[in-house]
Amino acid sequence: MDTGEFRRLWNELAPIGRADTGGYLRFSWSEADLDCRLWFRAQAEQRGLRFEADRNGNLFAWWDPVKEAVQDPDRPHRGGAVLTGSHFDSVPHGGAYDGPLGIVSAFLAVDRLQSDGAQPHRAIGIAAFTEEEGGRFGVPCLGSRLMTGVVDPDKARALTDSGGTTLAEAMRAAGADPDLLGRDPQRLERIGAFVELHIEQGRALDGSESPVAVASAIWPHGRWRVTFTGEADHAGTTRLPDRHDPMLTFAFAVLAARKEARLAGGVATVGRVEAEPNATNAIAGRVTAWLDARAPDEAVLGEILSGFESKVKERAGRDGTMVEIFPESETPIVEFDGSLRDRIAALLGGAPVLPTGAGHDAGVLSAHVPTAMLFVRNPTGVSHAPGESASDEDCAAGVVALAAVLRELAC
Ligand code: HGY
Ligand code: MN
Ligand code: MN
Repeated sequence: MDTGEFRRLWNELAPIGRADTGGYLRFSWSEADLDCRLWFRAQAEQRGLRFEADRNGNLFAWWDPVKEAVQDPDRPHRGGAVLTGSHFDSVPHGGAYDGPLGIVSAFLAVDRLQSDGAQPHRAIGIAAFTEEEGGRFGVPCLGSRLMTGVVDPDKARALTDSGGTTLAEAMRAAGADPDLLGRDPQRLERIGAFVELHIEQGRALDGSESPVAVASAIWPHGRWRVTFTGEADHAGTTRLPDRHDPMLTFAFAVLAARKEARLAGGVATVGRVEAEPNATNAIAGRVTAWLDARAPDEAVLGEILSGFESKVKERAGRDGTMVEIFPESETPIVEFDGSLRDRIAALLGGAPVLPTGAGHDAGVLSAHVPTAMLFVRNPTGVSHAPGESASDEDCAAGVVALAAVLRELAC
């Protein structure tokens, strides 16, 4: 495939939501997100694909078969569509590729099949799932979790962003109806398989002969909001022994998370913190931090969390502060469909098979439909930061691989 073809479509989308840092601000239901949605609709229409916005803020572009395939007798409840796609939203100042690469590649893969005169006998759909990163409302994969009924719609409507705007308010301001949020079994039943192409988030493919890998599993992971409550006071006049400084307990907690993860064999990160009153010359009254922890299996993840909790609570006792831990999202281990994975890896000439520590809508959907992922080489390994990258050659190879998979499954 001509890399120019990839670059042309990529360059259309790339300016939307790009910040001065070179990273992206594409929070769900923001102006930038709405521009991405308009772009998606225009791409669908240009290709004669049927555009559809579901009740949960997810978008679809459907290439319907001229003649429906005979239903699979083993799975008569399935409409059998082959869905691909990913998400537009980014973490604050995240990279360009995480999410959008899967959507741009999907449109280009359809172009390839259409120009080859392919005739799908199962519908091919392109999806753009909403709020995959949880960058605005805190719950990752919100669109796919709502669709599959993992998240309660009342709880979702009440989620707030950092400015206090609820999801319901943000949706209404963007012209969407939050009252319709919730499980969507009819739409889900039409999907026979989901294949998400994604930028690699690591360096396993650097130096490999293959620019594309197939996913095996997603590590179990979760996010916890941790509040450290003490007593706000004067930074100059309060004697050290009289202080109840939650910043000390917080600082200990950051190090404890790292240590527990290292000892158990997982990862743990505190990447976000808010202090109140956040004044240079006042001892903080409260610190809120968010813990992200992931591990190869659930026992290890549990070990990290229980170690973290007991060490931090013990420290809080010594600091005269109080710690509370609230789960915000928890995702069990995902093992992708073995036969789909093996079929795709063989189709791609023995592509490497890799696990990932990153969460994806594909992980959420995998509890309902056979699901697979393709990873496109990222030589820096960087993700969720502006340094995330892939060469145009590798992105074009990703499109060719995705087109081959769609042809194999749907044509
Ligand atoms: O945070 C994650 O793992 C994903 O990129 N949403
Ligand atoms: Mn991400
Ligand atoms: Mn992603």
